[in-house]
Amino acid sequence: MFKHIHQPGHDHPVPSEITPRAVYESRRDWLRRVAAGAAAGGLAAWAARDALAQAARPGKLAPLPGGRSAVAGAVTMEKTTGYQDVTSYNNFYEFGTGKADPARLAPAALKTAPWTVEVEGLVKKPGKFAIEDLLKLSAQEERIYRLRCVEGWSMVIPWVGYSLAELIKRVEPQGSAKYVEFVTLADPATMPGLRSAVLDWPYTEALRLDEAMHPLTLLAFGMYGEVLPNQNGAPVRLVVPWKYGFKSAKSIVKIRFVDKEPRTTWTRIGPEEYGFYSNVNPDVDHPRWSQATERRIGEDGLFARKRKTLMFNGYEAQVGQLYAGLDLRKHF
Ligand SMILES: Nc1nc2c(c(=O)[nH]1)N[C@H]1C(S)=C(S)[C@@H](COP(=O)(O)O)O[C@H]1N2
Ligand SMILES: [Mo]
Repeated sequence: MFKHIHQPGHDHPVPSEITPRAVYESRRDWLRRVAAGAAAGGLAAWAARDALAQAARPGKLAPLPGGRSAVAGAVTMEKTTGYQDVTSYNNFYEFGTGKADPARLAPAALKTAPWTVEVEGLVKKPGKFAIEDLLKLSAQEERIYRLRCVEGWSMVIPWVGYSLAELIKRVEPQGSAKYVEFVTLADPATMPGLRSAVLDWPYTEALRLDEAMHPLTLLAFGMYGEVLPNQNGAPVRLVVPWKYGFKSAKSIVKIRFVDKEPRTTWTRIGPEEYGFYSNVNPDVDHPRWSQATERRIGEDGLFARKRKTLMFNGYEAQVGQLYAGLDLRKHF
């Protein structure tokens, strides 16, 4: 149980360990790659990382392998969080506000087929994409990103997807398009959380167009080499690794290009607590708690240290220039 999250009465499953067989196979795979001549410094590191991702493949859902990403900063070498943790400790308020609710309810309830994503607004080529076509629009890549929740915990997840920029280029934004809004599924028949007024539905998020075009902004279809589990936002979600987790909208049904900064679910709920940008920033506290440190999920044992939260969640070299000249205390 994660005592630091202040979730009384919530029993968290014990993190699963990598199976010995998977370890054995990934090690064999790694040795094969090294033997095949990948031993030169960087390549060996890549091979080892690939082997780690292999070992983490859980064998629960349809495989969705991703190729090696060439995007700068797309692969952290930190240890990935266990699949069991990533899929059982979730925020997906459409299925309830408890961390265990989405894993308990979403797998059976959320219907991910058929699924369409509609692209509309200020684009030259609006249209509806069947999820099967969206999946094939660009090559799937594996990205190992940290994701940090505004509540103060983080995970390291091998996502599978491609840069949202690939889709944006296809639909050709008009010159007037300045922001991209993401609308997610709100189906009262399958999402019990919608009965609660804790948020106003549908859950929406938005990015500035240049943030949405940044190569690190991932349109994700999978994790751990398989399609996304429902509780993690199947069949398609966003992952914006330098922003608080809530910007990474799950189960997207609509992408809309607009000219003005949209209000989002969280800026509507509490504009003094949740800013439009929501870049991870250890120097700007949430009004009710510090953002200076975080707990890595799966590391909450007796001797686990609190980690220092990094500016832009550690992605400053890649994204810092997007905010040059912006007062990050004002535009939090
Ligand atoms: N549609 C929708 N997307 C959402 C949320 C949500 O409640 N509904 N929660 C957000 C929050 S607060 C976080 S931290 C991440 C959690 O993603 P994960 O459960 O895959 O770790 O999803 C984000 N996307
Ligand atoms: Mo979050």
